[in-house]
Amino acid sequence: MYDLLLRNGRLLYSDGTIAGVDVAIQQGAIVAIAPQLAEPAKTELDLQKQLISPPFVESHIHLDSALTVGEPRWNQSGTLFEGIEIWRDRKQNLSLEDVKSRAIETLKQQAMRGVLFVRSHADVSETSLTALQALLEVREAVREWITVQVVAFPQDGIYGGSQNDHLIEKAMEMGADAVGGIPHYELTREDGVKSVHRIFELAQKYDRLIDIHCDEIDDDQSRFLEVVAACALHTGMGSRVTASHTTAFGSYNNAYAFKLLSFLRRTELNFIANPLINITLQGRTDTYPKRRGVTRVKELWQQGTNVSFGHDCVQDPWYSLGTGNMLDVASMGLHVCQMTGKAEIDACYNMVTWNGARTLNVSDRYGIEVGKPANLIVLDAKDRYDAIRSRATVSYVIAQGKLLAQTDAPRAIWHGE
Ligand code: 17E
Ligand code: FE2
Repeated sequence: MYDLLLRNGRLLYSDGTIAGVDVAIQQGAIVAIAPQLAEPAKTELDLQKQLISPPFVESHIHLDSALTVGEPRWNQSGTLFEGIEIWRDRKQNLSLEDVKSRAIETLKQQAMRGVLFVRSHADVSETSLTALQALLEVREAVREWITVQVVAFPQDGIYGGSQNDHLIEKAMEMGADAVGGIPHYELTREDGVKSVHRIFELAQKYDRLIDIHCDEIDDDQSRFLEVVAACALHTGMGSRVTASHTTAFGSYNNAYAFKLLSFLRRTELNFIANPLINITLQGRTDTYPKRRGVTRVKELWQQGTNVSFGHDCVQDPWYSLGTGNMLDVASMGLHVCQMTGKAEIDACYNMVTWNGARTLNVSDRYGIEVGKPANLIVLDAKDRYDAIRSRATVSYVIAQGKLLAQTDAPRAIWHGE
């Protein structure tokens, strides 16, 4: 007797093929996948030929600042830098309870929309490390239904304050999963380079992943990605390292960009683009023509480099909108990056699923295969393209073998001719 049997689904594979199947779940794991399973189950769901997909992966979000929009004021210029200043004021009065309740509310919003793996940054440039402590507690509190990774992120720069270097190391000791950085916001180019070296040193000392906010600026002279690539090559850590944002890549001259792309092919670096937010944050100092401010997603993808898409923010000083819906992220990504070919649209779906899992280094636990933990979603869609186009309803969310959430598709009634 299975615990849960999903009947009559259409299982999506990462190459886009789809197979009609039943999926059986027992003790939190997938135990059988076949066109028709005979054994009974305690609970059965008839999927009516809806699409079964691995869950969405939110590879880049700031849960510590989520749901604080307008506190203490709205970002009027719309820039990254005004956002950092507003957050600097807001973070003066963080409490564990404040951060935890907003983070958990956001995670619930995400999970109801099919997200079951999340990498969140936690600002570690306030001396109490409240944001980090809170997100580490949240990571444990939710682990039965969602996997959260926490990045120690020095928002004000590792060398932007006298305590920050000490604080980021303390964050490693407290148990952060990854070490972060913000080299383009360090006071000088030299400090930026030094910060990247320091990040690799910490990651090696504590055996952690790396995820760096890198070159999130329209300055075509912001060139810390090359430093990250060099460190990845020298240490052999590439697949454990992520370069987030890298929006300056969109502003580099092509001679430099093509050289850099070829260097990147020699690493296994992961990239994260956050198209919803960077299309609004970047280009603010341009008049017209106005740059798009998103990294070269299409070219990275074409050369086989792993790219995922993140939401980055849900209602915070940098981005007042956001719902946690990764199909919104994929849709914005394909528009901004002009990935409108059929294979390109499909690739954008993988950027919020399989590619994100690779970025998070959780591929061994991710995917719908016998023996793996039963994390999956059911979409009211025909295929990847249809899911993005229609922002498909996530009908069911199964987390570690249990039905975590379900949503009914809206029904419109036509009263005209
Ligand atoms: N902090 C930062 O440096 N960049 C961002 N995009 C956000 C926070 C959301
Ligand atoms: Fe970010």
